[in-house]
Amino acid sequence: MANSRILDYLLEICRRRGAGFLTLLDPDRLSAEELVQRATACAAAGADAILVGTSLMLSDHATVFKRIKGEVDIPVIIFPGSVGQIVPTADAILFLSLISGRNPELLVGQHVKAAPLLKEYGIEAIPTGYILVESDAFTSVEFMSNTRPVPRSKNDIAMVHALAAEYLGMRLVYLEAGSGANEPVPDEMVQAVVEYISLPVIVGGGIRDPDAASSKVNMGAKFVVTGTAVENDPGCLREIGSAVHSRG
Ligand code: 1GP
Repeated sequence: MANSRILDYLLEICRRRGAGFLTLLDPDRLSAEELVQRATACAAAGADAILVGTSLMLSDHATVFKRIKGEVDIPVIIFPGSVGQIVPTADAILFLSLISGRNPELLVGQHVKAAPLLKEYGIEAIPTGYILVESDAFTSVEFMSNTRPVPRSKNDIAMVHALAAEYLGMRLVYLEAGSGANEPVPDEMVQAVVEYISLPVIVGGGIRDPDAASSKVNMGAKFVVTGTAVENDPGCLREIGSAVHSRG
């Protein structure tokens, strides 16, 4: 039986606090010192876990990951752009399958390469259906994955992809507008997906303030991810966290 310690911890947060607050650190965007400082700020602001990941990989991922792990006592989870981002010190990995795309490498190819490494390192894999949703811009994830996002107005397309993820046995569904998006995933799409499936839904991309975070939670999202705000405006993290933790 696979270990599910981190997933259980995250789901328990949802039960207790309404939803979980996940902060994303991109090792390519900040120096090692800044990443460690931001990780500490995330934990102090009430983040439930830290995701570490990037679309590229320009920096020494393993060293910085280890340093972040040494500074915080919340889980540090790989949010992988590729198999090269797997490091032995991770608590878990969002084992993302980009189910909105038709790129076999990101549906299953990278996973086959990653699986023995995860087993060797004893890293918990959290199977996650990753759905890229059209934003206002051509995002890094869209470019790097060579996949097309679900059109913003097509709730039905997002719904059936999410249901397929559930029937494939995944444990979470991630609705992603792309890092730095000006327009997050529409509230209506979040609500439609949440009502259609029984898996917890993560929403990320373009969420930079408490109002945006709480509207996703009000639509039924179980986790909100904030990345760009961690880099640009760490002072607002506590408020975003409070908006996410609607049940206190
Ligand atoms: C990106 O969903 C995350 O993968 C976070 O996006 O950087 O826009 O907060 P932001």
